[in-house]
Amino acid sequence: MDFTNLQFPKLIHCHMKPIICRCFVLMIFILVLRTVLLYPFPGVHWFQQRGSFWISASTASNSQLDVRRDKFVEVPQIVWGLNNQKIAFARAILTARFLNRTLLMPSLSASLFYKEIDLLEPISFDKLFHLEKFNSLCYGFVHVGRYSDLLNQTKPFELQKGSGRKWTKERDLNQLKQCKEHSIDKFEVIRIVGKHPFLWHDHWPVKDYAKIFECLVLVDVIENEVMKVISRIREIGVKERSKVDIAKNELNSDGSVDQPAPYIAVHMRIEKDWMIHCKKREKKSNISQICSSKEEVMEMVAHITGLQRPIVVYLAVADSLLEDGSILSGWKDGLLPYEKKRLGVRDIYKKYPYLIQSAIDYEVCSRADVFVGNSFSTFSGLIVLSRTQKLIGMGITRACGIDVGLASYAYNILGESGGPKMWMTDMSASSLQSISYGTNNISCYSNSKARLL
Ligand SMILES: Nc1nc2c(ncn2[C@@H]2O[C@H](COP(=O)(O)OP(=O)(O)OP(=O)(O)O)[C@@H](O)[C@H]2O)c(=O)[nH]1
Ligand SMILES: *[C@@H]1O[C@H](CO)[C@@H](O)[C@H](O)[C@H]1NC(C)=O
Ligand SMILES: *[C@@H]1O[C@H](CO)[C@@H](O)[C@H](O)[C@H]1NC(C)=O
Ligand SMILES: *[C@@H]1O[C@H](CO)[C@@H](O)[C@H](O)[C@H]1NC(C)=O
Ligand SMILES: *[C@@H]1O[C@H](CO)[C@@H](O)[C@H](O)[C@H]1NC(C)=O
Repeated sequence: MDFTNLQFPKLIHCHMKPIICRCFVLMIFILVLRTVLLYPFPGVHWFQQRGSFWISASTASNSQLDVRRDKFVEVPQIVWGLNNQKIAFARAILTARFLNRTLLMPSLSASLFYKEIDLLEPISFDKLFHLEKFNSLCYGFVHVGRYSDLLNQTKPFELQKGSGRKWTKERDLNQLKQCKEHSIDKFEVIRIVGKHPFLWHDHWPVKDYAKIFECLVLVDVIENEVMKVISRIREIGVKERSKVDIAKNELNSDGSVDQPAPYIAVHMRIEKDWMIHCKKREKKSNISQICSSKEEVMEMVAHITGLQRPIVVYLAVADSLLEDGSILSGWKDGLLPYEKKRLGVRDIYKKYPYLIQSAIDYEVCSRADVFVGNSFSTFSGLIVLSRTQKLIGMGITRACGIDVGLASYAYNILGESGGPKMWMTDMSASSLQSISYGTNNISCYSNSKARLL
């Protein structure tokens, strides 16, 4: 095609020399043509791929899908462990969605001290999660806004969450429905006060939570740290495998390998504070499957079949256990235990507060070839949820993902043949109850008819 003879519309007004102008306009034309050819269907996909220039155009054409951008919900600072915070965030933003409002970007907490308010160390949501990616991935479903988006023409409406036994789920939902009426809806901001969102009544199905979690992508700096830790684990795996004969032929002449070495990640929930907590829960709920000792975890992991040994076992444990070398001994032949210290990645983690350390460990576990956790831990529960989502995305509902390297197990529950029980999240559940508080009713089945959005 000869572009030089094309007539450009009059509205492109040139203040430059004709030849420069032509080149300039031609360049724009080629760019537009390329974009149209590469992304023939405008809409969400287009919007996700392109830079901020396209956002306004896309927003205008799809605004009827979206929550309102001029009405907001504000929530109290989000606290406790990483995954309690993620659940609290999701509950807050699903509440905002119910009210057809944007959620004002909340503060998370960098530290695990939750009893002393002054030690909470607020940290902005966008220090950990990528705000723009969140909004584009969840576009048309929910939206996080900034305080600078506020017009401040009216004072916020303060909504006090009820508490106590008389404050039932129904009353809570009625209160939210009232907020959709004009007398409250006219306020620019509804500020929810009182309880931290994790403790609110839960009105939303698991698949809505799953959609929110899918939009939570780490900021680039932290994602790079995750990649460093995973490469280190796989590097050690390759070295260990090359020491034994079976893997020799997997090695190329230059010492590289085509297949990255697989690894198992184990969330060993055996800290002292957890052991006290789980014993209490076992008594209260009359379930004897909540606590597992170090020895029981090792025994269970040894029963997992189908993976060629030697294999690296990454132990996701709290720092307090790193000093106690005993978690590294007692593993069966061919299972090579590593934690942050032995892996040589302590310095990567040490730079960061609790919340970020935990977020890195979460990703390392979530992307492992095999994950083994405790079905009464939210940390383990959300990892299994993310792995189940990946499996459903791949169209797999059988065998818990053993054949594609995404199997998950619970070491606190005995499965078939003396090993840990295979574990997938039931995506059709009507609330997050079993993930936020734990369950012993797990199976290798996820109702895949509950399609993700
Ligand atoms: N438990 C604990 N974990 C820590 C700490 N510092 C970093 N982590 C990492 O965070 C992960 C577990 O996070 P938790 O805070 O225990 O998990 P959670 O999200 O609160 O979920 P639960 O397991 O239900 O308590 C572990 O794998 C650790 O590597 C710490 O001081 N205590
Ligand atoms: C939210 O409000 C906008 C504007 O009033 C509307 O177009 C949209 O359908 C509403 N969304 C929901 C989920 O109700
Ligand atoms: C509205 O108030 C918030 C603080 O509450 C401030 O951050 C924001 O910039 C204000 N917006 C405008 C437009 O003044
Ligand atoms: C606890 O469970 C066991 C069986 O698992 C049962 O025999 C026992 O009666 C239960 N105790 C209480 C207090 O419910
Ligand atoms: C266990 O989970 C399955 C699937 O999620 C559910 O259908 C069943 O009712 C649950 N059983 C109990 C006893 O809660």
